Amino acid sequence: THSNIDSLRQPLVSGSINTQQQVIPQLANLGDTGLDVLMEFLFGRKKNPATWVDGKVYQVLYNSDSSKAKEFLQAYFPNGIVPLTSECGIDYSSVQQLLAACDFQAADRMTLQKMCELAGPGAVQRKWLYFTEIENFPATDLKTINTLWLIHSEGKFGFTVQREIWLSLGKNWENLWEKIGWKKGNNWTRYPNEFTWDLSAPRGHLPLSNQLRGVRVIASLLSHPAWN
Ligand code: UYC
Repeated sequence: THSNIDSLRQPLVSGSINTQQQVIPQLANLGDTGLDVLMEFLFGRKKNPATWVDGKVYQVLYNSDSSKAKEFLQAYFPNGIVPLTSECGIDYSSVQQLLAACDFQAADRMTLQKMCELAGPGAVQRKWLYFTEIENFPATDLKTINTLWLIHSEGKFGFTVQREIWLSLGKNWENLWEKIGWKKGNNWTRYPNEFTWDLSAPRGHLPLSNQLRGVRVIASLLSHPAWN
């Protein structure tokens, strides 16, 4: 086991992102000694902005049965690895916890709820957003939400991923829906069961934005000055 651990520690610390991605579950499968290496790794990166590799390590520790790992996270990362900054006093820890648990479906609902809180009491009651409300969202809060999704999805999910694809398609919505798995031919993907609630989804699949009331909400999200 010792040589096994040593042969995984080095690629975790200095391997390419692909290598790191492969080594993280292997270490987790080694039990306590492997988890120790993951804790040491995450602790060593505490001062740097979180990457999705950190997010992966955090998720493995968060979802392990190890009480030592849980105590470690509680002691050093009580609010996760993404600063939950808000200009409006919104608490994003519920989104953080659901993403840490890889419950992408509940995280998606919670994201909508938090954006309604951000928009104000009218939107909280209504349970959906006007595009005019999104235009007034502070960049800080949108970036917090986006970074949470990015970091806990191997860089696959988030508004900036959707925006990048949308721009690459010349802002063509129909092509975007197809590309991110929201539409197949003439058929909308049906909420919730036809959506893919794990990392096997296409890039940009989540978070969702209900198109029932038109495209202007997502248009407003993807063209927000936060991403300039
Ligand atoms: N739904 O089809 N959606 C709901 C999506 C549409 C519809 C929620 C996304 C097309 C109805 C979320 C797509 C459509 C409800 C999403 C999608 C439609 C509902 C829960 C692909 C019919 C019940 C949050 C673009 C042709 C609620 C919420 C209601 C819910 C997401 C129907 C997250 C990405 C045009 C009837 N759909 N939605 O917003 O409001 O309620 O009646 O986009």
